[in-house]
Amino acid sequence: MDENRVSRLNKAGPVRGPVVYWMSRDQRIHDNWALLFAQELAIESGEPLIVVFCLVPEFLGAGSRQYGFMLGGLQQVEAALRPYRIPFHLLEGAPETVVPKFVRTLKAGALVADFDPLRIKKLWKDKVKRDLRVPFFEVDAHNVVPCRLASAKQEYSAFTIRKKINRLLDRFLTGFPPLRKQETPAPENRPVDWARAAASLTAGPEPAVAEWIEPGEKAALKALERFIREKLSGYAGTRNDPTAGGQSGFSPYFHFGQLSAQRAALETACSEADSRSKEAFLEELVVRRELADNFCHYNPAYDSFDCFPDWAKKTLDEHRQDPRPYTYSLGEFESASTHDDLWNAAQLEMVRKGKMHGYLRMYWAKKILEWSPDPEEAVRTAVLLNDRYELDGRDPGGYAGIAWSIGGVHDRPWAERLVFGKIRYMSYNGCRRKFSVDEYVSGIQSLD
Ligand code: FO1
Repeated sequence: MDENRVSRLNKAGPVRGPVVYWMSRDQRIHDNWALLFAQELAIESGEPLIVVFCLVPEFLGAGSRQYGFMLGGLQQVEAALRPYRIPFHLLEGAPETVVPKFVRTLKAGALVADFDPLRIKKLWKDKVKRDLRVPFFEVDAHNVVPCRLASAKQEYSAFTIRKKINRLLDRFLTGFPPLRKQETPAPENRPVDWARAAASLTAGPEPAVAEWIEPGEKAALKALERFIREKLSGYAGTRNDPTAGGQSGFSPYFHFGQLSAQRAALETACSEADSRSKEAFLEELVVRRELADNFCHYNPAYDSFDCFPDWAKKTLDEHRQDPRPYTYSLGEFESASTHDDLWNAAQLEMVRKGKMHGYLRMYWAKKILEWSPDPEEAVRTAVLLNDRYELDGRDPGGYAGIAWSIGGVHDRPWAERLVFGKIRYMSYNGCRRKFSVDEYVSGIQSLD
């Protein structure tokens, strides 16, 4: 594999012992560069390979909807690794305590982690590093072009990162080698007690687990195959219509790393689908997703007003005192009690199902700006609701989407108007021109 996917996080010299892959963002066994790299290290040194996942009882406000989906996928990871003679351990507690302790107890020789641009993940790694006496590696298994390599700074827009990604695409958009059966087996461990692990979480029963999507790597690959066969050719024409069902629905799989974006890109590129649709889908899959990682990696304020570009902060400041025809509290937003039936329907779909159509996500966030007392509160409300209800909350894609909608991140100034200043506006009537709002609203109202 291309060694530029790998970063060294400490300076510890070589140590003999089993290799540990600390799986976190990329929860799958195939098409996973971090696992493949860990296996390469293990095979080179004739050592066993072990996968650990560190389950924390609370993660950025996640509820049983998100934990349930994640644990369902991880259960499959444990079983799927067995024939490869790679044991899976579920560690429970703070990563800075349980990961170094596991490495010490096992007398491991190296630790491999997957790349994640979120602050909490960087903090976990920094703390783990302090207590580690063995080499610690990080592998970007999430992006096609590794985030650190695609660009060394925060990019302004899709336009500026597209060129950089395209320059490196041939080098990184390669096939994956298969995972191999370990010749040096690790000591057997007891199967994970998944029911007990689920019971240890502090997350309450709400929001309920999503029934419309099956978790795990197998289901994700099936969904990919079905999307390419049935929907990809129509993607360019249907993607902005929430009533058309043309979206891939992959984002929960990407968020929990149950599907590799690189696998999706490879299968898309070699499919026979309509070329305009393929191009549109690859733009979302590679350029837009990797732009979101770039944003969070280089802008640690990614979920607040502070991450907005200067022009956006200035224009929003100038419009702080503008009269707002409606203002709603968090509770009113959460219970979908605004005057706007389209907004309420989008919110209700997110609460009930854990998903919102991509086009409506923009409308939804922009209206939160329009109906909040100030932009700071608007970002807080949008992030909180998104993280609480979306299956793919707590993701760079969600943070970048909210920052684009409310704070002009990756966008440019538009004609000035009340409240929004120069932030791009979206209107109810604009939505009416794009799709049948009534059909969408009545579809959501008929959900049980
Ligand atoms: N990652 C972990 O390593 N351990 C966890 O216990 C954990 C819980 C969790 C719950 C909800 C959720 O949306 C994500 C969660 N993640 C967890 C992280 C996740 O895998 C992603 O890496 C980031 O949220 C996005 O980059």
